[in-house]
Amino acid sequence: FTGQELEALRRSLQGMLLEYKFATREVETKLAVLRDEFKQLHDYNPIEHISTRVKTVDSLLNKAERKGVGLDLPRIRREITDIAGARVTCSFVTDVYRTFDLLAAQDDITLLEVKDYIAHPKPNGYKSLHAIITLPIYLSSGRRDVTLEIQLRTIAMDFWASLEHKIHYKYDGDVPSGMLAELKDAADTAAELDQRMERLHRELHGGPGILTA
Ligand code: 0O2
Repeated sequence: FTGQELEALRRSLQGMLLEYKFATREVETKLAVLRDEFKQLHDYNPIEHISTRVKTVDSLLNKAERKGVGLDLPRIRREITDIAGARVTCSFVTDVYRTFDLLAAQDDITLLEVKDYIAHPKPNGYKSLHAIITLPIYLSSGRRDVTLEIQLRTIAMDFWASLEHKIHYKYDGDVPSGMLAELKDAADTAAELDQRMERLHRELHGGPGILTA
């Protein structure tokens, strides 16, 4: 690549990433609407926290290289599904599934893939519900369907995942086995806490249907 070609590629990527940014705004609004409506109806907040991020040009280029996708933008769009991401932290496991169901049921959302690491945790103990979706954004040139990765988890799962992520990076993926065992044990403790908290919450509210409209 010449310097000029690289500059042109960066500019196209930046334009593309802006579309992903717009898509994160859309999904953030959808989630905030669900959260605020439930708060109004049930005086209870099923979603504790919503965050979104879009990969930077550099991290996208790194991932494209790692995945052997090359610099073909349509291929990058098709094959890298976590360019834009939203993370939803819920109070209880029930809320995770219910929030996901409500989002997935929306007309303009297409569900491409679901990975349920809550029902099937990763061997290290990682738990979360991952969904790859597309949703439309509307530009001056018309509609564009943008792919996003949504991660939904409980506060306890999130607490675990953020520490595990830091440890993973600190050791560059080569985490000492004693620490891996402790992490797995901590994941089990977090899962047990989720169960206990949900049970207590149900007792308080007198039934399972926290999110039942
Ligand atoms: P980051 O820094 O959070 O963006 P992929 O690697 O995305 O092509 P994969 O591994 O099949 O394909 O995707 P998966 O399993 O859906 O996981 C994608 C994301 O989930 C990761 O993104 C993490 O954010 C999170 N995740 C998955 N496994 C773990 C785990 O064991 N621990 C923690 N803390 N997070 C996990 P990135 O890009 O790997 O990382």
